[in-house]
Amino acid sequence: MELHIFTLSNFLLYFPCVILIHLLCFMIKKFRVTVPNLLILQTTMSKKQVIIDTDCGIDDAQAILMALAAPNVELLAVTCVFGNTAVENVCQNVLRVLSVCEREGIPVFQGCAGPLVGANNLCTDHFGGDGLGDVLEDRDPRWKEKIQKENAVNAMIRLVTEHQNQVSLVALGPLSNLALAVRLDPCFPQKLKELFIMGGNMEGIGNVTLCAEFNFAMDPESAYVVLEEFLCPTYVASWEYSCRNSLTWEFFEELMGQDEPAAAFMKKITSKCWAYSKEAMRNKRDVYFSPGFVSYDAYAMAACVDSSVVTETIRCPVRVELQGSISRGMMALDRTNELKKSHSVHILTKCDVEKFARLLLASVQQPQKK
Ligand SMILES: [Ca+2]
Repeated sequence: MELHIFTLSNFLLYFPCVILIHLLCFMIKKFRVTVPNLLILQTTMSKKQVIIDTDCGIDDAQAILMALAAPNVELLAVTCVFGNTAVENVCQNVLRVLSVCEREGIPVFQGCAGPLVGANNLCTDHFGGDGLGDVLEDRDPRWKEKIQKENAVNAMIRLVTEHQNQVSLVALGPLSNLALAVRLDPCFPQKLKELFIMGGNMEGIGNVTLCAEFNFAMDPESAYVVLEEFLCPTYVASWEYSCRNSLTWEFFEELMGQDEPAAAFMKKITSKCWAYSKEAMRNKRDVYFSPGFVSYDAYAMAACVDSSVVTETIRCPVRVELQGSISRGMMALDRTNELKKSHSVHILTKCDVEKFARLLLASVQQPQKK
């Protein structure tokens, strides 16, 4: 009887292994699958599929570099939106970032050129007229040929439909493309795995208007639509989250001093930009927050690349103010459930800055691998 149990348990233990070995041998014979190919297949399967929606300014460039450097990320596409600069410049900026890292194969799509409602009040003093510090001279006259023909919003819907519940969307600019996506396909949000947003504020202190943060102020209606209708898990890296988890200017020097093309690129585009001048920042952001180097969009990207970077969140419903004469575009946190909303978002509050700094360092140490 004991012998019988021993045999049965052994059988149950080894039978799946035997089947697996036979399956492996069959694949190697039939499809000429090699061990390196199998390893690539396994790595690809376990990677996080990401779409970046961006208004590519300097901090967006840093965030895109972070995604490109992350071994666990497969970047499906970059979709462009107006914001830091005109959408045509955004497209060219994204192409440049991809080219620095020798990743030109990643498709880039052009999206919204302005907000859903009202005039396009481009605010170009932050990162210069071209969004990348106005220091790059060698413009590519054939950039349009390198942009996909499909519109960014359609591409976003198609890719998310093809990879249902697998795509992490990281939104780094005004949310116009996302708002249009949910209008064209009401099921779009539920097909997403998760959404990371850099934007909004939680203390009513604005950085472009009295009460509103830049990305939300540029298209308040879109920010409203996204925060009301995207019911997927949503993580908001607000302006305050970025500023309260700033890094030192000594670290900024270390980052720019790395001996790799991506670091040289970042050093060049930050060289004449007031937003990366510690003296200039003392009169702006540092009035409210401690002095330091802040790469806004990289905080949202870091949360997507490695969730353990975020060490504290507030979970609550939020709403974007549309009517207020001085608070239009402001994000309000509903801590007492006044709005009776069923959906809450994760407002990021604390960050493991050492881990975040390591991700930034890795992002400028490119290209080292494909
Ligand atoms: Ca941005």
